[in-house]
Amino acid sequence: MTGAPAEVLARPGGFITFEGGEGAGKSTQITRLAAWLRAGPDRGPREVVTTREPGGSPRAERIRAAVLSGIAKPHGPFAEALMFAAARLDHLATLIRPSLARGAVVLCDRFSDSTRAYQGAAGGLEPETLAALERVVVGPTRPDLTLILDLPPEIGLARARQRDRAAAVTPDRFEAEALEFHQRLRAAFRAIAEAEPGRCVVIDAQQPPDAVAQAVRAAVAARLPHLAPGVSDAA
Ligand code: T5A
Repeated sequence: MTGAPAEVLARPGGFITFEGGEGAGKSTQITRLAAWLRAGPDRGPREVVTTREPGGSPRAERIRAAVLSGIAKPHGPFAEALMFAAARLDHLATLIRPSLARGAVVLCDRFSDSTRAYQGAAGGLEPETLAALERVVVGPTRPDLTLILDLPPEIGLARARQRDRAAAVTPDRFEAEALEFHQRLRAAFRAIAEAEPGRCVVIDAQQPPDAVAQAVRAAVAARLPHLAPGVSDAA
C-alpha cells in the first residue's frame, strides 16, 4: 500500500454529498449552499463545484439517461449498480478528483450512499457486494460530510410529482417504484447516518426551504468550520 493520494491528505476544500429520498430538496439546497459558500465575506471568493449523480460528466450523463430510462431494470439491481458505478468512475476521474485537487469545494447531489440505499437496502443487493464495488470505484475519495435530507416518502414523492407535472415530464425509473420501496430507502439512509455519525448529519427536510438551508449551513459550519464564511451567518 502506498497510502492515500495527495488530494485526500491535503484537501483544502471539501467534498460534501447530499442524500435522501425523491423530492427531498437536495437540488434546492445545493444551489443555496453553493451561494453561501461562494460569497464568503471573511475569506474572499471560493471555488464551489456543484454536480450530481448519476451524471456530472458528459460520459456519465449518457449513462444517466440510459439507467433512468429503465433500460437495465430487467437485468436486476446488480446490473444497475454496475451502471451507476461506471458513471461514478468517470465522474470521479474527470470532475470530482481534479476539482478537489485544485482546492475547490465539491457539492454532489447523491453519491455512493444512494447505491447502498437504492440497489442495496431497497433493491436487495448484499452489502458486501456493494462495499467491494465502493472500495474499487470510490477508493479514498470519500465525502468529508454527507447531509441526509430526511422526510416521509409520501411528502417527497408528492413534491417530485408536482415538479414533474409542472415541467411536463414523466416519473423516472425509481420515482415510479411503490411506496414500500421508498419507505425502505428512508430507513436505509437513516441507518447509514447511524452507522457513520462522523460523516453524516440528518436534516429534517419537512421544514420550509429557509429552515432547511439554515440547518444545512449550521451542519457545514460545525463539521467543516474552515469552509464557513462567517460564524454569524451559520447561527
Ligand atoms: N440512484 C442514484 C440510484 O438508484 N443509485 C445511485 O447510485 C444513484 C447515484 C436520480 C435517481 O437515481 C437513483 C436515485 C434517483 O431515483 P434524480 O432525477 O437525480 O434521479 O432524482 P433525485 O436525486 O431524487 O432528485 P429530485 O430531483 O427528485 O429531488 P431533489 O433534488 O431532492 O428535490 P428538489 O430540490 O428538486 O425539490 C423537489 C420539489 O420540491 C420543492 C422544489 O421546489 C421542487 O419543486 N421543494 C420544497 N417544497 C417544500 N418544502 C421544501 N423544503 C422544499 N424543498 C424543495
